[in-house]
Amino acid sequence: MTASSHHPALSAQASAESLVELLDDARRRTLALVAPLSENDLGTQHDPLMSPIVWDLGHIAHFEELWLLRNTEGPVEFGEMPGVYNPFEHPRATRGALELPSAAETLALLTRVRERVAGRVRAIDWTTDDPLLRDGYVVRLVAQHEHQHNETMLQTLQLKQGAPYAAPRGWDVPAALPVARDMVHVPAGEYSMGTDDRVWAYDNERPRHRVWLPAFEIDRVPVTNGAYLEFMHDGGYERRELWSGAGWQWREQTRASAPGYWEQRGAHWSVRTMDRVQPVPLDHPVCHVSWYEAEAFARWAGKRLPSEAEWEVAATWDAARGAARQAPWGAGPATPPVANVEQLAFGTAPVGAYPAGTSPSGCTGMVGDVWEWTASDFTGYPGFVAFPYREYSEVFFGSDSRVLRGGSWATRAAVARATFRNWDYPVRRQIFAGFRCARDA
Ligand code: AVJ
Ligand code: FE
Repeated sequence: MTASSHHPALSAQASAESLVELLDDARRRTLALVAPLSENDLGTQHDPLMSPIVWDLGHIAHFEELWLLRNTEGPVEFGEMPGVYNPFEHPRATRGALELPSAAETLALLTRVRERVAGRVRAIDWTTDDPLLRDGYVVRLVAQHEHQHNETMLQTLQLKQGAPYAAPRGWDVPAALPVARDMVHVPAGEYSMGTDDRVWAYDNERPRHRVWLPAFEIDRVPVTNGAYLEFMHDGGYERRELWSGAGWQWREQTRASAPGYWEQRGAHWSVRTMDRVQPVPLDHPVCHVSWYEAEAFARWAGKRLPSEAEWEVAATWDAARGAARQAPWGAGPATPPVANVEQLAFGTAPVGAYPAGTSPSGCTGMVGDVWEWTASDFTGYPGFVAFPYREYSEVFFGSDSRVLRGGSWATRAAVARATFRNWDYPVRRQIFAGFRCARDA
């Protein structure tokens, strides 16, 4: 995949304006998401897993200042991020105790940094050979950082107790459409995954490389709430044999007996998404499950989780062309007509509701709605080179985290690309995460 397949070639001038617009678009959304929040909601730590939202806001400002102001004057190290906003100096659980500037001061800082950044972006020659600057790579890095913190903030707002977040809903999801709930077959073969893109992609998505896969089957649609209820009604949470050792330990410790945010009222289950409580929608993907729950469900179904490579091949491989597509639907960004992304639906859609987003293999909903847990550990692809800083990806490589793919309803389109890799610990449920299953063919 070449850089030009991602965006039209732009003149240096047009490019500077489009880069400023990328940042401004990210900022408009950040401000729209926090607009309904009180000073107290912004400043409080709502959960030990998450930062106070003012911390996210200050961290967004300082990340931008580091990469787009200081770094354009001379090389910087990630460790130069100032004290309180350095994620490695202050783990999330401790951020509620930090002396943080007020929401008003933090919002003023965001604006002040951005005014200087806009001038700098217009002054820089983005046609240089420096891979950090070329085609505005570092600007896209900063915009995507803000996008990702938006999703983090939405996780916080979903977790928060007390008065629910008054979600600024922008649109409704499409109605259900009939879709088969079978598995699609992918023949054995040599495929490729990852990308060589140097415009949008993070270091962990590179390089594009060959993978050999035995034949497999993968679910056409993500596991639905209805299917998950069958697992629950069949004793899924009580049957030790369905769980791995670590998974059972998680189940014992948390006493989990349903996905996050489900509440039982008599024989009926309801689910809360921000400020909306509704009967569990049976034809939507299950959301807020840990990797261990996904693993247990898959074992119950006589299946397993797909590897990351299987997921990406099912999402992008175009057998007719013998090449991967940039996106399941061909090329171009994820947008609400092809996928449930961009946040403002504030919830999932019925499976199959986006037929235009179907992949060549026949899978739907690969991008959007819910992140999908995969079986794979988060590690570097063969030939991985950290760029531009080790603390984004490389320090998290290993067997502690599993990869999630495909983005959720809470992911901005620019981040919801088919090669994007998210990761978290298998115990975590704050992510807007579900899964689909696979099996050997
Ligand atoms: C890619 C979502 C795991 O939130 O830790 C934000 C994104 N990196 N700031 C995270 C990120 C630096 C990252 N994830
Ligand atoms: Fe960050």
